[in-house]
Amino acid sequence: MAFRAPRIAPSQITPPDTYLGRRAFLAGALGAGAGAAIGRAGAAVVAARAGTPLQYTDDAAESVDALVHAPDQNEKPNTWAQITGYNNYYEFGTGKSDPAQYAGSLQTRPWSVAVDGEAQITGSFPLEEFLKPYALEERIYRFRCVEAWSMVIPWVGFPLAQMLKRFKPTSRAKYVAFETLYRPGQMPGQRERILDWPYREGLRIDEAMNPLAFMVVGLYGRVLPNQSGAPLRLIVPWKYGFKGIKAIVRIVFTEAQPSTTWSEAAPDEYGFYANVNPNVPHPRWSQATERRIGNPFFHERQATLMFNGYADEVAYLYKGMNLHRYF
Ligand SMILES: Nc1nc2c(c(=O)[nH]1)N[C@H]1C(S)=C(S)[C@@H](COP(=O)(O)O)O[C@H]1N2
Ligand SMILES: [Mo]
Repeated sequence: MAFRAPRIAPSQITPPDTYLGRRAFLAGALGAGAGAAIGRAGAAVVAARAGTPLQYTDDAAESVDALVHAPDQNEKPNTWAQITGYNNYYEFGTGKSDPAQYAGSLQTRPWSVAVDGEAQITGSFPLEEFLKPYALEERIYRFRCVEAWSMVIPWVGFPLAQMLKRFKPTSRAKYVAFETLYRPGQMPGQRERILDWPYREGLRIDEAMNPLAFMVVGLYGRVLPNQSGAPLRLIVPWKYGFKGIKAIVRIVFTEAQPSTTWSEAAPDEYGFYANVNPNVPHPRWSQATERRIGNPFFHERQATLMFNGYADEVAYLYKGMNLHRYF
């Protein structure tokens, strides 16, 4: 299916202060010539320090205009403090503020990503080399956790499809699987059997190739902080948040559907597909509505949208599928 990124300028869809702030930042960062540089040819070199400004070239900045896929104009992005202070990252504990408190202990350099399975190009790649071919873009996406809370988040990264194509998957590659780092010395949650570590996730290859699936290295124009999944995490905006695996160290192309952490931990509660669907309740709660983090009316809920509002872009992937069965 042909996908056309909506031609909406960020000025139309993000609040002017956010937009102007980012634009001013882009100009400033380019002038300063320091930090994490994105070359004109699209080479991304992402600095190790969380919070370091990322840079975009003029070209990349233009593609940001074309490719930002933002929510409704009434939906304001959540603040940095909200996005990095309320997290799910069980490697650092099960409390929402545990990741912000403890993830600083994780060392994200040196880092490498292993690619194997059904692909022509496989191997282990130092992160700098792994990221080099990609121009960074900003994508403002809705984020919906299966626990029925949500945010709006301005991620920085590059399309997953670009990354996958580089490794030339074979015709047997029907799925792609991802694995998080296993390092109990720096990830205290892994010293307890909360989950079957390392955290694993996966997508059908056609889902993975959809232009909305995004590899994330930054947030609000800055290097991703550890609690948000540094140095590299996945975001699949039409699926529940748990598909968005953090701190990725391994990517495997497979013929069979890969096993995924949450769907194995509780198969009745979490499926492989995990598409946001207000019509398919979780066994312990409804998915029809959600609570937006930061809403001053704490108990106020808003309607959850089919595929988290991205049905126009992704519904074709599930034509003819029983979404109650494949939840
Ligand atoms: N490795 C790893 N990835 C993970 C998780 C986790 O516990 N470990 N939690 C998932 C869940 S349940 C959600 S909702 C999102 C939360 O992302 P955020 O903290 O950036 O909002 O990360 C997902 N990715
Ligand atoms: Mo979640």
